[in-house]
Amino acid sequence: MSFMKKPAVRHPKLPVNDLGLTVRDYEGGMSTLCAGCGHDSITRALVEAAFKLSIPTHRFAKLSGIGCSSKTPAYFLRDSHGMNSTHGRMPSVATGANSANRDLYYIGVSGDGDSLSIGMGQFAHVMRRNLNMLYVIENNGVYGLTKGQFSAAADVGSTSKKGDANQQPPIDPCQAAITLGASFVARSFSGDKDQLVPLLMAGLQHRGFAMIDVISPCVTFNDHEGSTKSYEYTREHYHPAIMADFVPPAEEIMAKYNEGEAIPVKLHDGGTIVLRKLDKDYDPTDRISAITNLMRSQAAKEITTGLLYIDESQPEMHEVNNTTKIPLRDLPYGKVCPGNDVLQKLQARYR
Ligand SMILES: Cc1ncc(C[n+]2csc(CCOP(=O)(O)OP(=O)(O)O)c2C)c(N)n1
Ligand code: SF4
Ligand SMILES: [Mg+2]
Repeated sequence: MSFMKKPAVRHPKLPVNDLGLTVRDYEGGMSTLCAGCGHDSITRALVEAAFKLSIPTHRFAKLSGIGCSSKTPAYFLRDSHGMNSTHGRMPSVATGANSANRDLYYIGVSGDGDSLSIGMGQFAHVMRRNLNMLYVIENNGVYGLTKGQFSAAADVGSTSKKGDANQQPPIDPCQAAITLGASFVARSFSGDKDQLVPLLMAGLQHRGFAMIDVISPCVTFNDHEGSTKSYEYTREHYHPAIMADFVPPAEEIMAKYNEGEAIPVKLHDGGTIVLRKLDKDYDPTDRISAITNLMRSQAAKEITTGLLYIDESQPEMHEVNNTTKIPLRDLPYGKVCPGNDVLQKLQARYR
């Protein structure tokens, strides 16, 4: 975690959002990652997305596991709630926090090792529950923090910095997410802010589990020839299936209907995501074709990006469990809140 403060000096003409805040108000401490790390670009995209949505910073809770990626919540939203948890265990901490207080915007930041290697079990179950959160995987195909071992996202034949080739098949987080119950699944690239920022905004406004897999090259251990997660490889094999543009509730979107190949999808919070089709057959509401498309692009060694799957109708965890709409801290103790004995009995059912 970084405790280095950024200089307080601000340009007097920085634009402000609906709350009168500038983008600097959404930043965090100074990054201690390697210069050029893709994770820092994702941090900047998250700052911009939160700023553009004009959400007060105290309404966010940032959660992460362990890894270079999991350090990044220290670099954005300094005035938000947050917890850097243990390796691969962020989903259960997020589930607990969201159960107690559903009134916050939850941002989970994880790595491919954190989610797909040690944390695969937790990752699977948080999607099955359709927990209401934005979950970002900063995917570089390696364990960056521990010096470049292959993660479960490494492609067959991809080489390490030392030259060894990976032999085990990769886990594709997008295929896993669509199969296991996530209701918003997207893929992007840390170097494509124009695509990533609207996806993050839409993911934050989505009711349910929004998983965004962001290819994020590790310049120190996985940006060489032979890597399939390098800047060069990603740029060469990049294929947007669909372009997503987020339109906040206050903006008129009628003009965008007329441009031809655009479908507006109304999000729960009142915003709209406008999907512009590039592949004429691509329909992100069709689960089976979304999986087929991903398998086809994997076989063709293409990286398909954009919003891959969305289901706005799927109930999220609180709706399934019919839990109170009021955060637990606001329930009057002894009247509406049944107290500690009932909580102990309830928790015993989950052991
Ligand atoms: C229980 C446990 N096992 C192993 C480790 C060592 N460890 C720390 S970070 C990490 C991998 C991180 O990889 P990833 O999630 O892909 O993050 P990146 O650093 O690549 O962003 C490992 C194996 C640990 N901290 N805790
Ligand atoms: S080791 Fe890799 S993932 Fe970690 S900060 Fe450096 S470039 Fe980023
Ligand atoms: Mg990694």
